[in-house]
Amino acid sequence: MEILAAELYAAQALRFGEFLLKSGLVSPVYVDLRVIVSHPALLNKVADLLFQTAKDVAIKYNTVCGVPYTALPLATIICSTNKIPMLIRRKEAKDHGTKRLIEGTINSGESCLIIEDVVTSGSSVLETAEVLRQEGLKVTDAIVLLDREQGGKAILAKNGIRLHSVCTLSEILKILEQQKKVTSEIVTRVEKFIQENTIKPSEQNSIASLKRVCKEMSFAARAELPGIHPVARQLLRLMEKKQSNLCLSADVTNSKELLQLATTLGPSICILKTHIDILEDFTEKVVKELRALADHHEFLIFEDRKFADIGNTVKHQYQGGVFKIASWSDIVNAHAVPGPGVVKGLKEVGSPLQRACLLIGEMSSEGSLAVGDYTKAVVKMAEDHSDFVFGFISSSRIVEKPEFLHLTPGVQMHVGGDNLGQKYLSPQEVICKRGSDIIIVGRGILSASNRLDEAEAYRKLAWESYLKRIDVSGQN
Ligand code: S5P
Repeated sequence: MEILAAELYAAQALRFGEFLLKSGLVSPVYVDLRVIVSHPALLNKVADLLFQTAKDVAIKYNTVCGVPYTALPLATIICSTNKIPMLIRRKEAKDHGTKRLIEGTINSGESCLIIEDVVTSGSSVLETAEVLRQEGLKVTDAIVLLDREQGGKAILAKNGIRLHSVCTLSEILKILEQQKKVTSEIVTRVEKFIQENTIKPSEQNSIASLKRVCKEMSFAARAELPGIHPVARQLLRLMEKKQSNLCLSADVTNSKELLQLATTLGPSICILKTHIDILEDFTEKVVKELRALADHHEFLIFEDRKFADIGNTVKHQYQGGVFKIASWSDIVNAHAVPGPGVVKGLKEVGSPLQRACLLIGEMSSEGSLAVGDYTKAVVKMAEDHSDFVFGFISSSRIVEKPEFLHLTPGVQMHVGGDNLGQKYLSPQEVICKRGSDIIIVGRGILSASNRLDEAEAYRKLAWESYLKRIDVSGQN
């Protein structure tokens, strides 16, 4: 074990210092076992240790499957050396419906041993196990080189998988301390980090939530991130102050009703979303009054215009015409389909007025084409224009960057849909499991007999879900 620890350290598979994680947290340790493919002797040794561990605990299995990607070469060496049939799990198949999820000969009822390089929450092992189980294979055991001891073992046990590790992070740390490769101060810091970022098995553990194993930043902390867009900062601050991550979709056709909604529900919401072109009696006075109510009750206005034309056209649509959207709406949104020109056009009008934009990364409607590579391209466009774009309309978190906000429409307490393709998810699913920040609710509130009571019920549910999510290391 001493030799293994020293070799992993020398190969830089374990590094100590300050590493910025996607969640925005700073970790004192970075484990990256991918690098061992460049060290063939070490790669062979690790494969052998994994195989011996399975032998020591006398596991019976017919096939071996490595969790993609790092464990693939390890599984290959084990299977090739010991003449065991192997299975390969595909990672990309989901986007291309027809492709097989598992390559190799599957004999339903046989047992498959999972191989993994490092386990944190257990989400990757679990994902692979689920796919194998769907094919009729039995999965009862997994062998891992390094257990980071952040709750993965207990979570896998709860899902019927025994996790056997060659070594744990604390064992390796002790050895490296003895070898004087790390100081006792680093050891203490890593131990504290692990303790604070351990996930407990609970009813809430979906694979998506397990992937976010580190404590997440609160809205208040995100508001203070250097370089965050000023509109995002203002929004995050007022969300924290009002304890609201509820956006009302005020889809009414009469201005009196719109202003009534803003007056009554204003204190409960962080954003009021309009479709200004559905008002039958639009006047500039209406948006002036709406603006005053927004300032008074501290919510932002979001005109859901979904711009989708060339830069020059959207510029006029945003600034002028009947509605003069830029003059009263804090936030607008756009489809990425025309390419970056749409954002550039909007930015020319919006930036001088301190406005901001959301891009539509995914849609809630049945058969939406905004999926897969399209969604990835939307994220890239947002990252390239983060001086104007501060987040997304999406059904789940599409990028792990705390400076971007995710707003999710298609939310109701009673899941289901309408007869025109709308699909509904619950506030808990959207905030807790899918990692979105703000729920957008229209008819869920508008069709209630008491709209204020209903809005308050949605606000509380969404806020409690957010608190549960950021307390991921807690006892929920
Ligand atoms: O994908 C989307 C994007 C948006 S902005 N799906 C949506 O439903 N929306 C909008 O959210 C839609 O235009 C409507 O204003 C609101 C949902 O309304 P509800 O009554 O179904 O909650």
